Amino acid sequence: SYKFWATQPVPRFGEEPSAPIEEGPFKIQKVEDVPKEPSKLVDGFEWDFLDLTDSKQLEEVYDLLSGHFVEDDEAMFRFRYSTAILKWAMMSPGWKKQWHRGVRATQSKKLVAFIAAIPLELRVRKNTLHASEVNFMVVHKKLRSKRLAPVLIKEITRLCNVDEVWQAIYTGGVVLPRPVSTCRYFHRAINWQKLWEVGFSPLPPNSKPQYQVRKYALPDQTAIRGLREMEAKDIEPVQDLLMRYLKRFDMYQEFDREEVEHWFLHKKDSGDEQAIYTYVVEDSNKKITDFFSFYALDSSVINNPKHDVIHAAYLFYYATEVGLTTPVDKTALKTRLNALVSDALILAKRFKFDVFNALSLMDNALFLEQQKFGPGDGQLHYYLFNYNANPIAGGVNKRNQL
Ligand code: YNC
Ligand code: MG
Repeated sequence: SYKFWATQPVPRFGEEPSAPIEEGPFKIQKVEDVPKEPSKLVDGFEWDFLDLTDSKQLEEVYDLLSGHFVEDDEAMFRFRYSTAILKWAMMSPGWKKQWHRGVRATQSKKLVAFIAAIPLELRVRKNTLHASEVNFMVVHKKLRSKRLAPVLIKEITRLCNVDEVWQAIYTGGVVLPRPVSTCRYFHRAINWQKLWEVGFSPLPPNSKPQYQVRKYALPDQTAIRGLREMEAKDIEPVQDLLMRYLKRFDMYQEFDREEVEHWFLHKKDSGDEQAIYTYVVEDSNKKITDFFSFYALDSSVINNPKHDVIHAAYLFYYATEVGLTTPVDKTALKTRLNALVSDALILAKRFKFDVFNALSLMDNALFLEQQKFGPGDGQLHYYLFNYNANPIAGGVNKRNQL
């Protein structure tokens, strides 16, 4: 019955409008009316800000998430964000310690709950929202079902509002009132044998392990001429290409130069393990005509004698000049995206990823089947906070990504 969500500025189930609405905020507030202090926690717990530049505090967030963050329905796998990817995901341009909110046990000071937000400019059709993206909400398993999640959500809302941010985007596997869009996860086996051994990939009836291994075999060398790792000199060309490509979709992030640098350029001298992999295609005139990117996100295998981690690559953003002709030449775009994603798979294999994941969004429908991705059980719902928007086409026709 969504007792908490019914009190929040989000659309309700059963109130879907029959005709398109004028998009805009549900409510407009003044910063003077935002509480200056957090709500009081129950006895024995206290609020804290987490400083992720401090490796000890970063490690605390890592430990809480590794033990208690998102699992699949059968509790076989749990996301294991590395400290490198946590920094990447939570310390993007404009990040602030005030938006990395934790709850500690007063006596032991143990971190037992956390929620984070980062700022972004979010385009939704004709409007740009000065918004936040909320992620990494987690409550220790021993403190579940005690209504702590609504307390975390109200606190991160207050902290955004204090900084005059009134809209947010968030995603989740759970159904809440009411998704603006819904995607499905697709998976492309790279190390089929291992995925089978951990119970991720089934052996289809009438098949044999060696047939499956052969089906997913990949060449060692990439095929696109001019493909190379992204470098600092590519930041502006990638930004230009990406923003022209994203304009075709109903919802997307407006990346400025610093954001492109942060989200796409791997810093080799950072000492961190690699979180983001970005490749560009440079033509004979030194023009960047295409790029693709994927990020590294492991999952713990919860109860398996042989394996304890799956190395997954997640397709991130991509763009190609081939998609930018008017009208779009769908056949040419399909051919090009298949070539790009095929090379992404080859690189992912080289870096020892076990599986390559993608969502049913952007132009992914044009390559998922041909590149041997299969649909997963998982859905990903996209939500907007305090913004009433018309639905964005779901399934493989969905036109956005975040
Ligand atoms: C969820 N994922 O419906 P009702 S995704 C939002 N997102 O409220 P309790 C959720 N709400 O139905 P628990 C939610 N999951 O009564 C549950 N809820 O209205 C709602 N899991 O609270 C739920 N991380 O404390 C119900 O539940 C109420 O102890 C129940 O805690 C929930 O990060 C949770 O999946 C998820 O750690 C913290 O189960 C816990 O179970 C847990 O009794 C494993 O809560 C990890 C996990 C979620 C990953 C994510 C995005 C979060 C978005 C939050 C909403 C942000 C709104 C925008 C705020 C900024 C606004 C501005 C400006
Ligand atoms: Mg709780």
